[in-house]
Amino acid sequence: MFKDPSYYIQGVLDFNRLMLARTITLIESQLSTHQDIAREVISELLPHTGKAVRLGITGVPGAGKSTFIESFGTMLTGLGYRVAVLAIDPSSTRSGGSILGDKTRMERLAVNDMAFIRPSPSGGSLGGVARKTRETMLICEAAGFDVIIVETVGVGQSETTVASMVDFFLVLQISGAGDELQGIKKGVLEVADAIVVNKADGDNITRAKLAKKQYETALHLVTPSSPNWTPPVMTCSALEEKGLSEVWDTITQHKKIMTATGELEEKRRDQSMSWMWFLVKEGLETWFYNHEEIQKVLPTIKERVETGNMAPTRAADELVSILGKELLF
Ligand SMILES: Nc1nc2c(ncn2[C@@H]2O[C@H](COP(=O)(O)OP(=O)(O)OP(=O)(O)O)[C@@H](O)[C@H]2O)c(=O)[nH]1
Ligand SMILES: [Mg+2]
Repeated sequence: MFKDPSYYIQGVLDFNRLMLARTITLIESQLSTHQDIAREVISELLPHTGKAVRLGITGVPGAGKSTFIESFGTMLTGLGYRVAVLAIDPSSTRSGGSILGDKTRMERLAVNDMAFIRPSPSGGSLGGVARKTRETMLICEAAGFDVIIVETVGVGQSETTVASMVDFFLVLQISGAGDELQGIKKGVLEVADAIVVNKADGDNITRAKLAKKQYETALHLVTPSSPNWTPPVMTCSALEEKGLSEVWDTITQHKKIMTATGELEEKRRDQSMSWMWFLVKEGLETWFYNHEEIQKVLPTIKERVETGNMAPTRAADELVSILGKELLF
């Protein structure tokens, strides 16, 4: 591990893949000495970020995310774009394995010089995993990747977390076995910039078209996040590489409109702000729980509230004032 941040910074800016991988490992490290260097590296690289298309992709297990990213990513590299694929997968059972275990499904992309695949950071809360992925995204942008794809399986809040760090959020769906609409959470519909019904091939085409109509109806029921963008529903076949260029056209069209209206800039600004507040809250919480005196009095206070001997408001006041006292000296 190098001590000097400039090794990492220069390595990333030079598009040195080894240094890029090492920088991401540095970011993912739990060691506070590593985190100190990582913070400096990120600050220095920040002015070099912001140019990429940030694309989020979600879909239930088996929807075809890996296959889609393989085909779509390969198409993009063919167009001359450099593509980075990152993942957010907070579930412990698949920790770190979501993309790696799938490398067989991303065979071409995995050996493509224009592409870079990084599995989800393992372990920790969704917030912790998201934090590392967000920072990795910035590193990849500074390195010069044109498109950053952040993949997630829809566990818990992971979709909204990914949606809150990208420019365009794509929901990959498949048609149901029968006529029924495959389950989609309302919260996901609200953040979708497009729904793509995958596996529209073979004798599945009719079902896929029907599903497309049903999702269009479902989308009418939610308020679009922008007055200038109506999320379209499209069909594709990741396996047969059909409908992929239409998806890319939609994304570039979205970017053009959002840039022209100033919404992209505003969205990224809002995302940075909520990210800052998230980190502040997280920092305060860590400080709180690690505080010696809090640790000392917390069990007693908790017990008194539980037994009804102390009002929750009073308890909260007392706990917070312990931190306040520290600030006075
Ligand atoms: N017919 C057809 N099959 C597809 C298509 N895309 C993916 N599949 C198949 O669907 C299965 C699941 O695809 P994956 O790409 O692994 O799906 P995933 O969303 O990455 O799944 P998880 O990683 O488990 O969340 C595989 O057997 C694929 O070959 C498609 O466009 N058409
Ligand atoms: Mg997969």
